[in-house]
This record gives sequence, C-alpha cells and structure tokens, in this order.
Amino acid sequence: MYDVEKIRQDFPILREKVGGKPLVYLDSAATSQKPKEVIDAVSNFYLKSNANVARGLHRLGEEATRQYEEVRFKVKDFINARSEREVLFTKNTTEAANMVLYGWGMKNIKEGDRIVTTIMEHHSNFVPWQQLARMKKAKLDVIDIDADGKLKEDELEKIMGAKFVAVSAASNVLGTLNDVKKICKLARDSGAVSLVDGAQSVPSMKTDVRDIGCDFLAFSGHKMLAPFGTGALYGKEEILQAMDPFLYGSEMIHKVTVEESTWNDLPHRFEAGTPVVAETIGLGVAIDYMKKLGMDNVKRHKEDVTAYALKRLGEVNGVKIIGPKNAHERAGLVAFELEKVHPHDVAAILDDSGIAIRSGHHCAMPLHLRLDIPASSRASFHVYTKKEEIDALITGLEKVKMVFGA
Ligand code: C6P
Repeated sequence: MYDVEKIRQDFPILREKVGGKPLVYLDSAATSQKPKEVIDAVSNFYLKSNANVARGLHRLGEEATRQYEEVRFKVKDFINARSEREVLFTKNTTEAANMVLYGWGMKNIKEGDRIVTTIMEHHSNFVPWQQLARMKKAKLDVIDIDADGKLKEDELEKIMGAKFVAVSAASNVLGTLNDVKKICKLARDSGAVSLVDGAQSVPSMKTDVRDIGCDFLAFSGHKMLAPFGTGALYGKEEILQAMDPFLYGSEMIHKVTVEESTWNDLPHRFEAGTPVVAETIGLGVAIDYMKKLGMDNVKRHKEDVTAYALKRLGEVNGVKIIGPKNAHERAGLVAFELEKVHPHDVAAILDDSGIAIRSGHHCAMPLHLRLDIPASSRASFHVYTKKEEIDALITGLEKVKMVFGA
C-alpha cells in the first residue's frame, strides 16, 4: 500500500509553515522537495568523506571517488543504459542538451539539414536546436499540437528525412506524455539521431532508454528528490565515442603536451573540472529512495493525484484546464487559467494561504504563444503530494475569485 502520510514524514520541509500557514507545496515540477536521507547523505559526505574525486591517491580521495562513481552505476540501472560509460553527469537537463548541441550538433548538422522538435518543448529543449539551426543554416521544423494538447499525429511525418529529433517525454505545461518510443523509431527509420528530454518523465515513471530506443536522454536530479546541480546525459556509446568534448580542462584529458592534447575515455571525456561530488552522492540516495517506493507506484500515485486535481479543478467555475483531459495521458501536473485573473495574482493570493504553485510561461513561451495566452498557473505533484493539498488549492482558488470578483 502506498502510504503518502508515511512518505511525507521523510520530507522535513513538509512540516514547515509559510507565513504561519502549513506549507502546501504544489510546485514539484519546478523542483522536488528532498527526503532527509538525501540531505543527510550530502552533509555526511562533508562531515566524513570530503575530498576531490579521481585525483588524490590518499584514502579519503579514493573513498570519495568510490562513492561518486557508484552513483553512475545507479543511474545506469535506473534508466537501463547498457553501460556506465553511457552516463555523463551534468548540472541539469539544460546542460545535457547543450552538451549534445556542442558535442554532436556542431559536428554533424550541415547547411540544409532539418532538425525537428515540438511546440510544447521547454526552452531548454527548444532554444539549443533553434540556435543550432541558425548557426548551421539548417531548418527547424516544429510539430504542432491538437486541441487536446497532444502532438498532431499527421505532423510526425516531419521526422522523415530529418537529421535530428528532440522531443520531451512529458510536457511541463500540458503534462502530455508523448509516445517517445514511436517518435524515436520514426527517427531511427529515417536515419535521424534522437534526444528525449526526460526532465519531467524520469521523476514520474520507469525509464528504459533501450526500450525507448533514443540516442540521447537528458534529465535533472533536482526534480527527482536529489540535490540541485545534479543531472545526467545518457548517450549511446558509439555516438558518444564519435562526439567532441564540450568543455576542455582537467579530468577530460588523456595526455597534454605544449603542442596538443588527447582525450580521456568515456564518460570522463565529457566531464571537465571538479564535479558536484556531495550532491551526486545525494542523487544516488534519491535513486535508491525512488526505487524503494517503486517507479510503478510513483506513476500510479502521481496519476491518482492528477486525476483528483483534474476533477476538482473542473468543478471550479471559470477554471480552464490546459492539456489532456485524462490523468493517464499526463505526468503529475495540471496547468490552468482562471477567468479574469492574471496567473501571477492567482499565485500571489494562494501564497498568502501557504500554497506554492507556479505561474508564468514556465519556460515554454512558444507553447503559450501557440495557445494564445500570456501565462498560466500550474499545480504539480510528487511522491509526497496528498489529495487534501488539492482541496486546499481549490479553497484557495475560491478565495482568489472572491478577491477579484471573478
Ligand atoms: N522545468 C519547470 O518549472 P533544468 O532547469 O535544466 O533542470 O530543467 C530544464 C527543463 C527541461 N525540460 C523540461 C520538460 C522541464 O520541465 C525543465 C525544467 C521547470 O517547469 C523549471 S523552468
């Protein structure tokens, strides 16, 4: 049995008050809260094991390196990569996408090539490809959405003949779960390289890069209970082997002379400089925590809360829900508009009641332009979200309506 009250005990911040009111945290798509185990892992590292990795031959350095590299195996297993050499640590999804842009894109995209992405992308999986197209005089083709907020089936044809395809597994605004397996197969059949943005999907469901069949997958640790500054880029080994480093400096080299340098093996070739060691160890503990809950249970829980949120929000006069109507077609979030009230005002008044949601364009401006709205409000959920928090949101929205006479 999934016991959300018990799970909440693991998250100290959920006992905090905001402005004297109990915190109702409905902004997990922006970043998740962290369980005590993760927070302890970070402080324990500094208390007991602090040393730089892959450098000192002393015992402390070796222990830090062991703990750090162990996380690479945890990530490999978590996403079912073939080898730990396919897991590159990054700061976040954004850095991972840029690594592909500079390491793969600059070398392989040529004038006249086509890059395909979608209108629902977060800027981190849109702007890099827009800029790559601009720099290389390639063409950027954008798959549109239908009235339900799903990718238009007939527009998937755009993938045919493309050189590179970048798509999110789950939209951070519509919540839409995209059929990335199908999209990556279309890309493969067409000889294109594919990148899946897993920022919202990896924290929400089981991820299997071999089953998806993607060439790259990017995700952020901070959205999956891990500390800030952690994330990963999965890349198929043969593609990574042929890629150029994105950052130059220490650790990524094999030999340096005054005349030239040669590169280290995978994955270190792409990890220049001192990494976020303690935080990465925290990522390993977050993965253990998610695995202990079971990713199928996490998915079921988020879907359950989302279904409840869709139902309750649907009952509020003046609320217009954005994106698919069914919870099983969504990651754990719901964006909406409230008639006659700007989303920033919605968020500000909810905040007075201790309710944290996000308002704005959620770093998805092309999508908001396509929807012809300047901004939206978004409630997003995680392993610790309980239905009473959705009830609090609904009560809060009634208060917003009262204040604005909406
Ligand atoms: N979305 C949100 O509130 P970073 O910032 O690199 O960790 O993640 C970027 C990113 C990429 N793709 C998707 C689908 C995302 O949702 C995000 C982050 C947050 O929606 C912060 S803008």
